[in-house]
Amino acid sequence: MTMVKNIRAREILDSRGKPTVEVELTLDNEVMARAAVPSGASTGVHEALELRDNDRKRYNGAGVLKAVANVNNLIAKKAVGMPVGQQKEMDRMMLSLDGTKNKSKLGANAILAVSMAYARACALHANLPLYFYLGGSEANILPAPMMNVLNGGKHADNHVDFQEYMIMPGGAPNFREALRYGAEVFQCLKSLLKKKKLATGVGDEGGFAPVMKSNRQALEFLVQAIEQAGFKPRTQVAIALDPAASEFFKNHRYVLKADRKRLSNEQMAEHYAKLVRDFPIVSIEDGLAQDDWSGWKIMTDLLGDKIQLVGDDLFVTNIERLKIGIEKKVTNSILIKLNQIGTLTETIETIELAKKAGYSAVISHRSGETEDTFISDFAVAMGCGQIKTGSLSRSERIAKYNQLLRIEEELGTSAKFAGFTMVKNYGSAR
Ligand code: 2PG
Ligand code: MG
Repeated sequence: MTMVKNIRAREILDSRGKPTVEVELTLDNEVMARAAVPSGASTGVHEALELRDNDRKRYNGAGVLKAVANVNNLIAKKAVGMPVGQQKEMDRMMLSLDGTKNKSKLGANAILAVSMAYARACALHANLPLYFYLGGSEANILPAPMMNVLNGGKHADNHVDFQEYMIMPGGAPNFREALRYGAEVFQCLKSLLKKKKLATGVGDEGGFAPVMKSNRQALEFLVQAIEQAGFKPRTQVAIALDPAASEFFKNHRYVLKADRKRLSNEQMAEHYAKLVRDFPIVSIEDGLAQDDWSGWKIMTDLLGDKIQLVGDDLFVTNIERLKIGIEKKVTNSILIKLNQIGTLTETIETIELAKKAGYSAVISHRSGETEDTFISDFAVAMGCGQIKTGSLSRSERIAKYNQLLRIEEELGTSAKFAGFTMVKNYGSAR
């Protein structure tokens, strides 16, 4: 029986130049796999803990040497000698070694790096691509990408309130073409902004970050760019939003600086309903704040049968929070980020519950990423049909798209592009 021989963690840098954890896991047949964890900026308060050193002398306190030491000492001691092919046992071992509710002892960054590296080593050992190892022979659905081409909120310094304005080229015949549609719209958007003498520098996820007069103006630019690139808004290229509303929820009001508005949750939901009427928006993530359950109910009653409503900070990939959402009948979709919960096993369990409840699931990157393309394989493995992994610039984003190109090519004629088919309510009358 092949076993884990060695585990080594190190501190590396993410796409924002901040430290993060990378792990190399070696099996006793010398197969080695590597994985690196990403890191958020608009992190939900209910996320598992990302362990930072808080040593002001290094990286302004953001170092991860404690998490690295936890892998090299505590986790390695238990994991070395464990056999391959036992993901659940590996993850459960780390959960019990940690023993806390939010992984605050070992750090979700330490645990997840091992969880991912182990999965990858097992796939290599089985001589299978990662998506196939995790998803089996059914894993042949290429996800429709949500591409964040205009950045605001915490990911840019432009006073645009909504964090992410995304294009979704679900009308393409396959993933390769979807990528081309997206990239062409991105280039058109650049020339439109240039023509208006607006900035074309990019934000954290590679989207442009110009100063906008209003949040509506950003949507107008997107529609123009889609049309100018020669595509039909909604049917070929649609719009998805992630306002990340927890970030502009202050004293029970949603404060939209660009629009000079302070709205109650009901007014905010109505504001979205109007945007949905006026623009080809098919999905809104985190339209309201992470603990505004009553607001979410209002928003779901208003829009829950018209578009996809995705819970990110609301659910934080946590099965317990998703259960509450299902019970209260709020949203109809969940955003999935491995590092919000911290193990592969728990992430898969959350996705399975979402599927059972008829919720869609969108696999997602973080705003701080690395060159690791785990989520591309993971998205295909889970067959959820949607991925959000940033804009059409910056290699840490493009790396994920390029990996999906490779997977599509490898699957050949059995590859199926999800298009809009798995977007909740796409095609429903509005
Ligand atoms: C989000 C993410 C990723 P962050 O809010 O969905 O786009 O941002 O990683 O900063 O939480
Ligand atoms: Mg989000």
